[in-house]
Amino acid sequence: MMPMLPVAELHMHIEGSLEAELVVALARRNGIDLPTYDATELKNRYRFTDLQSFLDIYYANLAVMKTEQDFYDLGTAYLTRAAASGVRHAEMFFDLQTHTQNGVAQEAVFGGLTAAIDEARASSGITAELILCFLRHLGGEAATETMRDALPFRDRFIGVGLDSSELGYPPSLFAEAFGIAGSEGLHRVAHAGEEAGPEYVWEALDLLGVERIDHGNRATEDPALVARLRDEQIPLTVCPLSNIALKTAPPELADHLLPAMLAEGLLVSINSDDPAYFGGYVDDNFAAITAGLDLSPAQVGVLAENSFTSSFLPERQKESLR
Ligand code: ES4
Ligand code: ZN
Repeated sequence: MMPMLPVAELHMHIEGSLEAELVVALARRNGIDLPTYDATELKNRYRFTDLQSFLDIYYANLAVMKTEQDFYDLGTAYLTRAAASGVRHAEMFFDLQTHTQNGVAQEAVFGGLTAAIDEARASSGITAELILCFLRHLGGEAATETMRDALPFRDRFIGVGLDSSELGYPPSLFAEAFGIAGSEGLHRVAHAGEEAGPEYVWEALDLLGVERIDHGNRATEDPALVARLRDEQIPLTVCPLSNIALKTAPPELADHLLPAMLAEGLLVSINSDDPAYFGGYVDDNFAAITAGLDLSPAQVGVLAENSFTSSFLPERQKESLR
C-alpha cells in the first residue's frame, strides 16, 4: 500500500474486491463447494486471456455470497483498504442480478452494502455511493425488470451502469432500462469501448444518455468521438492494471493510451476496476503508472483532480475533498 494524493474512485466493482482469502472464508461459512479451499491455489487460476475469461471466474467465485453479513464484510474490506490508501470518496458498482440469480434477496445486498458504507463513513470519513449495474449478457428485458424491481430501493443507489460481456451486447439493447433510470433522476454510466469499438461509446452517449464512460479506451480510434468527449468533458474512467490483465491494452504500461488521452484534453481518471483480480487497488494503479509511464507530477495531480471533477459529488463537496 502506497500513501498518495487524495482521490475519488469511480470505477470499481465491489464484487471485484472479493479477495481469494474471503472467497474461501465465505465458502466455508456458507457451505459452498469450491474447486480448492487454498486461497493461493485459487489465485493461481486467475490467468486471463480476455474479458470473458475473467468474468467466468469472477461469477463462479460470487456463488459464495449469500447473506447480508457477507455483503457487509465485502463492503467493509474494500472501504477500509480504500480509506487507508487515500480514497476520500468511492462510487461503487454492484451486480445485483448476479446475486438475485444466486437466490439472494435484494434486501440482503442493499442492507449489507449500505451498512458497510454507513459504518466506514463513521469510522474513517470516507464517503461512498452505489451504482447498480445491469449485466449485458442477461439482455435488455432482464435489465428493465431489474430496474423496476429495484425501485423500492431507489434511495439506496445514485445511478445505474452497464457491465459484463461487451461484445455482442450493444448499449441500444438497454435503452428502456436506462430510460426508466433517467426518469427516476438516477445518474447513468456505461462500460463502453473496453473490448468493443467506438460505435458502442456513441450509442452509450446517444441512446442511454450516460454522463460518464467506463474505460472508453477504444474511443480514441474515432477522432470525431474524441472531439465530442473533449468538448463536452465527458469523463472516462480508465483502469490501467485491468487493461493489462484483460489484454485490452498492450502488455507494457509504457505503451498505454493514457498519456495520449491526457494530451487530447480528455477528462480521464485512474481506477482499479476489480482490485482482487488485476493486481491491485487504486493506489497500486497510481504506483504502476507513475513507475511505468513518463508522467510529470503535474499530470499525476491532474488525474487525482479529475477523479473529483468526474464524480457525482455535489460541487461544494468536490472542493472540500480535493
Ligand atoms: C468488469 Cl473489467 C469489467 N468489464 C466489464 N464488466 C465487468 N464486471 C466486473 N468487471
Ligand atoms: Zn469495470
